[in-house]
Amino acid sequence: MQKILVANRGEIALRILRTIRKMGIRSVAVFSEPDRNAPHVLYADEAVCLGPAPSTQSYLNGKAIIAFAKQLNVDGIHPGYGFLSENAAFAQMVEEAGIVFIGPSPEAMRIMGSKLAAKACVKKYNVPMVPGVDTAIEDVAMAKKTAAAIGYPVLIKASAGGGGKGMRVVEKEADFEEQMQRASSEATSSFGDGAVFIEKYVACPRHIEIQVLADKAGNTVHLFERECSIQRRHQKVVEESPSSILTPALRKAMGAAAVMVAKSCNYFSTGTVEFLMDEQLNFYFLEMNTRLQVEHPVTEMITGIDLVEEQIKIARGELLGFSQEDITINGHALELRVYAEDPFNNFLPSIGTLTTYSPPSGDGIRVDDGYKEGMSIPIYYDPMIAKLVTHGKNRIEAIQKMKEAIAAYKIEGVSTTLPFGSFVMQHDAFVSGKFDTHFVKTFYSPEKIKAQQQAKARAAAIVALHYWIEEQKITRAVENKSTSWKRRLA
Ligand code: MV4
Repeated sequence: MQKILVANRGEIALRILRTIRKMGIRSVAVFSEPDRNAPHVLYADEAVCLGPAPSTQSYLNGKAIIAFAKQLNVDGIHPGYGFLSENAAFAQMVEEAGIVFIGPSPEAMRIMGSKLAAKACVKKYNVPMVPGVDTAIEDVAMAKKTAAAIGYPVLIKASAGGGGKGMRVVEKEADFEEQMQRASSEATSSFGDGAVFIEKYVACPRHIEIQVLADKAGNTVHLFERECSIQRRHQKVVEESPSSILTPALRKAMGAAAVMVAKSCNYFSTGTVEFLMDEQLNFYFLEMNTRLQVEHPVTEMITGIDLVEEQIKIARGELLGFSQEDITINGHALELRVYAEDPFNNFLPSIGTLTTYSPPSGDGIRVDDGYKEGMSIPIYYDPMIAKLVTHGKNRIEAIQKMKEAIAAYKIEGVSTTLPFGSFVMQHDAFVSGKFDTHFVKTFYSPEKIKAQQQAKARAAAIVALHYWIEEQKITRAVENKSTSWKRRLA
């Protein structure tokens, strides 16, 4: 594989290009008009403009990407995450064009892209699933009986849904039929597929996902878990590895279950198996993501494995170079997603130019970013500026490094979620590890950040006053000394 095209933008495009260069492979970047001077474009060996800003005319334009790839004699295409990364039809078109898709097979994508197909596939492997039904509901009366059997509250989910879309909690039987109708019509209009199913609602879950890696010969390993419960409206904001509540036995069991899920669909490349964990530490298979995830750096930091390098090796037909026993957890890693969003304005995107942009650096700090000082944040794409990742010998050290890195991160011109990151890092519920997916809803308010910033400002003022007073004392002492010398000399 001599030349790889990265069909993405921003931090993940640059991150992938760095590994491609590290492997001595030539690289091609693609970009839309607003991204013409983006770091990933300048970094690649070659770059080609896909067209105007809208994603459908650029990063989602699979046909154009493949045409350029063929024109430039590209051997492999890496999709990154988002955009076309889980589009089975695109992966298929790439393969049919004689180019290697650096990711899983289109078949695995199709199976895991449907919640119901995923459940049916996984069911045979005794992977724990949330009590409920795992076939599309055809008969509402029958479904009502099932809901009564599993016990309210139940959750109605769209098979084609994801990321929390197409989910409805039903608290009591009287609401069931109406909610069922709404869920199905919403799924039809949102996803073009009205298939819905029901599960027992897990009230205060943690979201723990397992990274899996498999080669084309079926060798499959897991690279431990990522705790992703600190989310806002189903958007992860803080992720970490390892999780603060997993015991070695639970880690082994969840890892084995995740490997089973991968084997159930003959998976290869990187993948992530999502689980819900209830308050009794029971875990349940949720879904499998057939892409490299945003939060993959925390896994890389504790295992020392470059997941993009592994993806490229697997795509080239190489076997995994290590066994499960070779993979160990070293220390603790945290990731904070830095979005150009205003935490004081309901996290709405903050449009503007990075008049100051100076990321932190140092031992145990990794910043995966896709912008430079002076660049504007385009309105067309996800407003993530960077991922701030810290690694320590344990969780406390990783948290301390994160606090210091946030303080050292200089961004002006847009509002960012950095203050929200500080809020999380200093919160007792987070530091103690006693949190679930309701953390943000339960503990966060803009006033909390304002209070925290005011407390910091007060502390800084007190320190500054202390030093000023000390300085005054020194100045006065020196003045008194020189006066007395003058008197003696007079
Ligand atoms: C659930 C659940 C509770 N009970 N399923 C959210 C997105 C998708 N990954 C599945 N999700 C959930 N499924 C049952 N039976 C709660 C959620 C959920 C959630 C899960 C993980 C992380 C964050 C979440 C936020 C809200 C709801």
